[in-house]
Amino acid sequence: MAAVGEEKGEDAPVEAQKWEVPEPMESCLRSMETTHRTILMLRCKVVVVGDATVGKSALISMFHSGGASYPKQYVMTSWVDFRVKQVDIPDTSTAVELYLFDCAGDPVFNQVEENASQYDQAGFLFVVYDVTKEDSFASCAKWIQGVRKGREDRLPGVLVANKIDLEERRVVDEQRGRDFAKENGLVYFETSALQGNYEGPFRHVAMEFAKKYEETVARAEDA
Ligand SMILES: Nc1nc2c(ncn2[C@@H]2O[C@H](COP(=O)(O)OP(=O)(O)OP(=O)(O)O)[C@@H](O)[C@H]2O)c(=O)[nH]1
Ligand SMILES: [Mg+2]
Repeated sequence: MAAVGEEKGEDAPVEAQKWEVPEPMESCLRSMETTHRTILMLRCKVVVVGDATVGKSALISMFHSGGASYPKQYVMTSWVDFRVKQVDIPDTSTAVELYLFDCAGDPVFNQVEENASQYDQAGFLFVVYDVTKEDSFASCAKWIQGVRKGREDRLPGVLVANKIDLEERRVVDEQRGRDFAKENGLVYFETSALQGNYEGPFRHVAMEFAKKYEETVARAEDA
């Protein structure tokens, strides 16, 4: 297989060209040699969705910076932002690279039905709502449906109830969040990007992705 970016002859058959260009964002596996050991590196595309201002970019920024960068000023995401973060799986030589697709929540930039390409090849769904905004909770069904649309499997994912620091303004309680997550096959997390409580859902995604990979390998070996 040709390396990414390698030049192709102009008259190469169309079909051959298609196979020689790997999908760069596909959730997949690659291994990496280091000077000390071989790391099994898994790559997982994570689609982060939810209404505008629920805190998607703040959560991603905190996770990406190890808690160092909380964006106090709101800067609306237009279209989609992209961050990569490696998570080492404890007691193994496996690491998962999370490819975080931070999708705009504002409908000007993200009409779910028109924008499916950014959801292609997703390995995990990451849906966020703001516990002080009923509407943002109600919208989760729409976001989930938009990302899962057209897939044969039920894309696994997390439901993230953000801004739990705003206790006095909270309108969506924990039980409703948990029930909704269960109904939709998601794992529920509560976060506050502001207070530095952000890691849980990201680590869960990495661990689950690694687990799924191990199970697939074990099944293939048994067959
Ligand atoms: N109190 C509180 N505010 C938060 C929290 N997370 C984010 N915010 C604030 O909420 C506002 C919106 O956060 P963003 O992360 O930009 O929201 P977003 O979901 O990325 O919004 P779009 O890019 O428009 O889709 C910002 O002013 C953040 O500082 C949180 O956990 N608690
Ligand atoms: Mg944003």
